[in-house]
Amino acid sequence: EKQGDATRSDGKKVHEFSQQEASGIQYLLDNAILEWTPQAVAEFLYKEEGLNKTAIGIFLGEREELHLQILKAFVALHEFSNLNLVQALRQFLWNFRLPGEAQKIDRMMEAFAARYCNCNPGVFQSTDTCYILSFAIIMLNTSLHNPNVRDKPTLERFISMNRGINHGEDLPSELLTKLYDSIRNEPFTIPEDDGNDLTHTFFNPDREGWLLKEGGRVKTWKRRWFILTDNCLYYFQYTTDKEPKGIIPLENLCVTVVDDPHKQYCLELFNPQGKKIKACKTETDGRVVVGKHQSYRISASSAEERDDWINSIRASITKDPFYDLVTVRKRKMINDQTTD
Ligand code: 4IP
Repeated sequence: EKQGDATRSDGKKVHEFSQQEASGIQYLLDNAILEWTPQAVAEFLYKEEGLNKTAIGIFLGEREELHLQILKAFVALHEFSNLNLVQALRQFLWNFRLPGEAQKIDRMMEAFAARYCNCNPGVFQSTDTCYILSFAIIMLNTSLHNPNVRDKPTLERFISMNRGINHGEDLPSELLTKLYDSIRNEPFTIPEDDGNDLTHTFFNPDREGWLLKEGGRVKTWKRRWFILTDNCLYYFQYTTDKEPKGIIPLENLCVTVVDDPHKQYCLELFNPQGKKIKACKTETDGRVVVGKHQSYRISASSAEERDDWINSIRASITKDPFYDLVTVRKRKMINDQTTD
C-alpha cells in the first residue's frame, strides 16, 4: 500500500538513509527519488518506516532555510490537540533522536513548543513557557530514571523549580502534578537507544578522591586529592586545603586509558590537537603560574576506579547543552516582560 510513494521505487536507496548518514536524504533528492519540497520531505521522514532516527534528528536540525521549512512541516504533521505536554513530548521524541548540538536542539524544541501551543491555545501564556517546561520535563525524566542521579526530585521540588515560568506566574499545580506523575510512572522511550542519549546523560558527574599525578617537567609522582566539578579538575595536597595546588580546565581535552611502565591503572588527559594543556598551578612560594604539562598522567588504585574517573571526566567534558538553552530562554522571557 506504500507503493505510491516516490521513494519506494528503490528499497536499496531508502536503505542508504537508514545507514546513519544524514546526507542519505541528499542522495535520494539528487537522484530524484524524492520530490524536493518541504512537505514531501517532511512526510517521507515522518511516515517512512525503518529510517535511522539519529539521521532524521541531525537532518531536521540543520540551519538552512529549506531545512527550517521541512522541520516546520514535519512538526505540523504531529497532532497534539488535547494531549498534555508529556504525552505530546512522548510522541515527538519518538519520531527522531534529539541531536547533540545546542542550536539544533533549540530549533527543534522551539518548533515543537510553537506547534503544541497552536494545538492547545490557552494552556500556556507563550511558546517560551512551553519551551522551558518541556526542558524541565526532559530533565525530570533523567533525574528520575537515570541510576547515576542519586538525588531524585520530589513533586514539591518539581513544582517549586517551575515557579514563575508562565511569564512571572505559576502554572496550575494540578497540571504539574499530572506531568510529574506521568514521567515518574513511565520514562520517555528513546529511539536507537545506546544508553548515550542526551535525555539520559544529563546528570551531575562530580567526583573526588585520592589519585597519583605525575609532574610536568620533573616526572615525580605525587599523591593528590582530586575534585572534579564545574568542568574543571582541581588537585590539592590535603583534603582540607582551601587552595588547590593546581586547576585543569577540561574544555577541549580528551581522556583515555594509558599504559605506564611504572604505575598501574593510568589515565591520561591530553589536548587532541597536540597542544600544551592550559592549566594553572601554585608554586611552593605561593605564586600562581601556568602549568607546564603537555599531558597529565594520573594513576588510580584499581582499574575500576580509573574507569569511573574516566567516565566522570568524559561526562563533564561532554557539554550538556540543556542548561544554557533554558537560561537564555528564561532571560528572554524576563526581558519581554520588562519591555511590555
Ligand atoms: C614537581 O616535582 C611536582 O610533581 C609537581 O606536582 C609538579 O607540578 C611539578 O611539575 C614537578 O616538578 P617535585 O615536587 O619533585 O619537584 P604538585 O604541584 O602536585 O606538587 P604540577 O604542574 O604537576 O602541579 P613542573 O611541570 O612544575 O615541573
